Amino acid sequence: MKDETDAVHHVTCPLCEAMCGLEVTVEDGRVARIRPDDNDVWSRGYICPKGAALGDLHHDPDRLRAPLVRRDGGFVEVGWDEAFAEIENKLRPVLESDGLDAVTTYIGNPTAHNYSLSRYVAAFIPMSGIPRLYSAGTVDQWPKNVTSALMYGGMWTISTPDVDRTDFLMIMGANPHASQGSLLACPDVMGRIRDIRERGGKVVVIDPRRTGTAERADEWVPIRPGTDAALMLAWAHVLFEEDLVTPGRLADFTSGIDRVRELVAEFSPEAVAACCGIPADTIRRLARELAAAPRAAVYGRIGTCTQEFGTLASWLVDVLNILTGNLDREGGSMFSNPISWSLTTLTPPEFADGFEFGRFHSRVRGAPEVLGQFPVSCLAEDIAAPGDGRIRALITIAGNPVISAPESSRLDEALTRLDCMICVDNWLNETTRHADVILPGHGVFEQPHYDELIWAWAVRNAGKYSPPVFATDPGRPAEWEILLKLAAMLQGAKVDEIDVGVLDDLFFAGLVGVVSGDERSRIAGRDANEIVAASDGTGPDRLLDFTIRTGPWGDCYGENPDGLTLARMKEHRDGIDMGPLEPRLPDLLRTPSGKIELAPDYVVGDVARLQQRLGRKDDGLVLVSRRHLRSNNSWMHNVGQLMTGKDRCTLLVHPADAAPRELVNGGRARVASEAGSIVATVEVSDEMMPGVVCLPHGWGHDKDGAKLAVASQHAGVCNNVIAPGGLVDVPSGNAVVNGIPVQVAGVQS
Ligand SMILES: Nc1nc2c(c(=O)[nH]1)N[C@H]1C(S)=C(S)[C@@H](COP(=O)(O)OP(=O)(O)OC[C@H]3O[C@@H](n4cnc5c(=O)[nH]c(N)nc54)[C@H](O)[C@@H]3O)O[C@H]1N2
Ligand SMILES: Nc1nc2c(c(=O)[nH]1)N[C@H]1C(S)=C(S)[C@@H](COP(=O)(O)OP(=O)(O)OC[C@H]3O[C@@H](n4cnc5c(=O)[nH]c(N)nc54)[C@H](O)[C@@H]3O)O[C@H]1N2
Ligand code: SF4
Ligand SMILES: [Mo]
Repeated sequence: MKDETDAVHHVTCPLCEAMCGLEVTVEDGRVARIRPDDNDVWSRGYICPKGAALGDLHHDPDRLRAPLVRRDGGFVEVGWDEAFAEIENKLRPVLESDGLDAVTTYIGNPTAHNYSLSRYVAAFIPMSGIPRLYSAGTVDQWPKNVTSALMYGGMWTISTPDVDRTDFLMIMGANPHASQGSLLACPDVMGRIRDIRERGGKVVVIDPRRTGTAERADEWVPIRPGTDAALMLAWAHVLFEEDLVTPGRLADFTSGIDRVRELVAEFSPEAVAACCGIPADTIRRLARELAAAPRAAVYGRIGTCTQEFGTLASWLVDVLNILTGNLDREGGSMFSNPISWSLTTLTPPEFADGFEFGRFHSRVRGAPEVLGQFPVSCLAEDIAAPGDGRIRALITIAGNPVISAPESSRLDEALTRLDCMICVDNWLNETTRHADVILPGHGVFEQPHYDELIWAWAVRNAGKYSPPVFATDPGRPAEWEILLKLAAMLQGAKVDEIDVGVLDDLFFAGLVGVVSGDERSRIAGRDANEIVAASDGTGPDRLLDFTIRTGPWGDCYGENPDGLTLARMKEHRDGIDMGPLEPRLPDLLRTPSGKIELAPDYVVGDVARLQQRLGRKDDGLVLVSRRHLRSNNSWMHNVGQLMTGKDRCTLLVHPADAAPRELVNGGRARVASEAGSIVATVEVSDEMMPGVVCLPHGWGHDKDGAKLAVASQHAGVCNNVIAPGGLVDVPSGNAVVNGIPVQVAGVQS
């Protein structure tokens, strides 16, 4: 049957940072096929299997289209009014007896890729008044946020390698072959990596596993997990020792270079070689190559963050880029200047005079807050341990912490003790099965799209707006409306008295006030009321219009009449590309000194912990994680198209580690840590370095009560069951899910 949506639609894939342009053909009201959009100015015809499978995701019969409410031990579908009434019933007793201190939220990864959520968590958090929160950020990039905050004055002031112009790319703890780039928005990043080599440049991968990226690089250097900081200190040592420190123009606005020189003195290549498992002469040679390359970039990602010395490693990536003069220069590591700036990058008012950590502590283990968050592993104990201040109500927003957080079984159990759990989520999965109410948002093709944050580290200054492919039932609220309503309910408003439109106007006016009050913004000193009056629409569209208009190419509300607005953006179906990255320093710096702080005390203070690590004898096995091109964290395993082929959830073991344990391909092994044990299928492979075993993350779909017909057929095991919650990178509180000490033994089947 012909449907009014039958057409060829051009939209951006919202799944990952590659932001590929898709050509979606709809026939008879269904997605008939998805092809790469060759005309997309950004992705120019690139796509991966996940983008091609979005039709299946959209039509997944398990995807929720109406709220679910827990009744008699199961879930029933209800209307929206009934769902919110139920939330009120559940929330009120908690708020009345314990107030907001007993309420928290967990914010998951898809928030960053979703049109409504990415803009409206910025409203939800302050408007709800929730005092503390947890997020996937503390199993991810928190160390980078900490070092960027301290070095540049902005927790999202994160540079990205200028892959199109570099001559030397040092990839540490990242596998773009699977992930497609992270804190590195770049479609077909592996093609760009190939191009570096084709133009005579060099690509080196530092990773305990010979990944798909390492296979395609000039050199793979295996490293003992958690020791990147030692390696990088040794590189810096060589740079100073051999007079290769050349910060160039950066020296004019960088303080702390001498402090770094003192710090690295004792970290010679010889001093760290054994700890890293890398010969001293290799370390020395790589430092010289880095210094000699005309244009080079050191790039670190998950493997350098979710490890024992995540903050030091994240910091040193930038230190090396600065010492070699490669930060903020073409072909080095650069800061994007996106068409639409991101609300997420606004510094919260509490940090206006600089960043301070440990302002309050978690209830049970006394963990200090860092950038307003506790380690995600605190959530389980903060719910479960009896006593004052217990968390009794949890709101998850696009998160699946029962799979993704360390010591996940403990969290799984703790969630059963909540008095109220509300999940803003599109599936009934391992986490949401504990909910009292599940509120689904619109699907990927049922809402407009424009990446809010991701363009902030894109390899070009660009942007693209995607209209929705399918209309939704007007009775279904968008997620931004859901969040505003929940925020008001947490503030004690009665659900039938909440006017989401009024709240949205309030949030928008507040934002305009903040931006016009910032002396560095393009509307500094302008009349906020006039700007509000000149802004059309509501919701995320209005916010997007504002961030485009006040962005570098915006019309700035009349000041630059030919400039961009959302309406003009929409005229460019294939997106707008403003060209390659350009230097942005020192203007971008927001540190109190106005300089790059190369050696912040807070970070430098952790070097002593690393010094102790150098002397530690470690001969046991450690576990690391991996990703796969056809998975997306925990939530794409229900897409049948992506689940073909051999079992992906295997324990990779080097032959030298397999032999003494009598482990064989396809056999079973028990992997145990101080947190627990799991049994996994063995895959013997020399792609691992000896001493390191590897499991993918995002699996373990065998929980009762979830509704994931396909994923449950490919359950796999959850590696976070054995990730000890107490293992954190101390300065950031980020989880250590790479480099977990484990014992592995064969299991007779
Ligand atoms: N051991 C180990 N653990 C890890 C990692 C690792 O490498 N190893 N990686 C960590 C990293 S980097 C991350 S980011 C986290 C991810 O941690 P999480 O964000 O907690 O987990 P996801 O698997 O991304 O789950 C996403 C959830 O969002 C829902 N969802 C999907 N799309 C939408 C939408 O449009 N709207 C709404 N409302 N919900 C939606 C899905 O149903 C699912 O419940 O995991 C971390 N955990
Ligand atoms: N297909 C797909 N794409 C994704 C995702 C997905 O699940 N699937 N997840 C998305 C998310 S949320 C994120 S955060 C990004 C992550 O993107 P990436 O950072 O590229 O993530 P991974 O592919 O997990 O690669 C991390 C690498 O670090 C290595 N490693 C582990 N420990 C260490 C160590 O101590 N030192 C060093 N040097 N290396 C180490 C691992 O062996 C692994 O190869 O990917 C995003 N893109
Ligand atoms: S690489 Fe794949 S998942 Fe990522 S945006 Fe492109 S099509 Fe989507
Ligand atoms: Mo992530």
